[in-house]
Amino acid sequence: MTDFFHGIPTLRFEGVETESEFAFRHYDPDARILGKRMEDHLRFAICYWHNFAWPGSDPFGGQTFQRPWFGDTMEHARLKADVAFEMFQKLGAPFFCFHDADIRPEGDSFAQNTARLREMTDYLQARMEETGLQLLWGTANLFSHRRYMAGAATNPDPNVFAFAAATVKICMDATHQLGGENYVLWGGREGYETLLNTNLRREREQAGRFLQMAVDYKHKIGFAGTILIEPKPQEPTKHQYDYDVATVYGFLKDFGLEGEVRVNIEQGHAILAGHSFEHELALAASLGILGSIDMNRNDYQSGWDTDQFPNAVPEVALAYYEILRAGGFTTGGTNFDAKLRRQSLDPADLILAHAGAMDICARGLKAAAAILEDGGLEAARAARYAGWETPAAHSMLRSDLDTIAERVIAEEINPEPVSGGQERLENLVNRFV
Ligand code: 3MF
Ligand code: MG
Repeated sequence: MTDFFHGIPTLRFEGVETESEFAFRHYDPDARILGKRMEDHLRFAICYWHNFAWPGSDPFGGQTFQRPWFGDTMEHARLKADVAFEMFQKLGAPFFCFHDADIRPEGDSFAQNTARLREMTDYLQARMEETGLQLLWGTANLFSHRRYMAGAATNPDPNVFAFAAATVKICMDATHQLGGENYVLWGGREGYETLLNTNLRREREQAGRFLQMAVDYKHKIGFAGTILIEPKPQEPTKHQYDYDVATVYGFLKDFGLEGEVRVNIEQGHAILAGHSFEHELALAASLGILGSIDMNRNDYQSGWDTDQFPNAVPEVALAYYEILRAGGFTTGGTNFDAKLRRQSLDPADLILAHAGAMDICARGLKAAAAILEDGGLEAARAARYAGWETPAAHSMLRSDLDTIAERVIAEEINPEPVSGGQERLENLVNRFV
């Protein structure tokens, strides 16, 4: 057992009165919300990459963090895993997430990558058995290595497609072995830099076939988790093919996968796409493809994907409202795809960042549940569409323009606009947040 977080206790729920910064004020795993434990609603996951693999670099400067596990040997990888599990346990989060590249050093061939991934998968399995930690999702990093600079599935070179497909196979094997609840695909390089050298039609077809193969493989090995696509409009590519939820849905329909694949929606990606987080969640729910969330925000001024921990209760409340309205998570959960600011050097910063984020989410969830229980918002929504709950309105949708025109004349239909009542509804929400 490592002692990287020396002197920091295991965090517990102590309530709003506590003086301790290493405690939860709102996240009480056993508290019952709408008949379900808070922990089972939120299903928190801690990510491996930003916490243990990212060195603190930004576009203008390199490493700021100095961690004893930074290095490219298997010994470093095991130390990293031990510290990761030390942190997961201090925080009491039930799940974690990883890319292959986070847990094993890069090898010089596919065979070496495979051997190292297998070894580290066994190592993580042992830590999971000891601690009871579970895997929310596994994924392949198909964007950092230079071989992927022009895409993975959408690369003009079929050998890159092959390397990426083989990598997804071994990463899905690892996720399956660890009992992962989901398998995520984020296509960071599946887009283009310039249209001048890009065959859009071909690249989209390659991506569709790649996803079909991933779905086929899931069934072949009996992996029971959900396959998730994580939409993002741009960064690193200029235009990413999985732009937003609507684009992903069209893509899934096109390749016959809308019943097989769902979405992992990230707050920051929604903002980059010009949407609100709750818009993306509500749309995914209405299309039947809501899967999981990455609960990390952007800096609203810089317009970059800054992956900051959530800290605005009203925003988080509206997000969980859509999740609760959709019936809650099934295999999904709340992953913090969030990183420290690069000046936050101390081990304590890692713990406090997550503790704060978990408390903000707990407050958001409680507010969302209170709005649902109050019922005023849903009653107002239902009242707004009440006219559609009549036999005449139902049969109109089965008729045609001629028939409708005749009825408008016969019944002298001349609708009067009614108030949308937006401010009243905003006031109602603000009573709870
Ligand atoms: C990039 C992301 C990714 C994905 C991850 C899993 C590195 O903006 O959000 O994090 O979450 O690759 O798909
Ligand atoms: Mg993400």
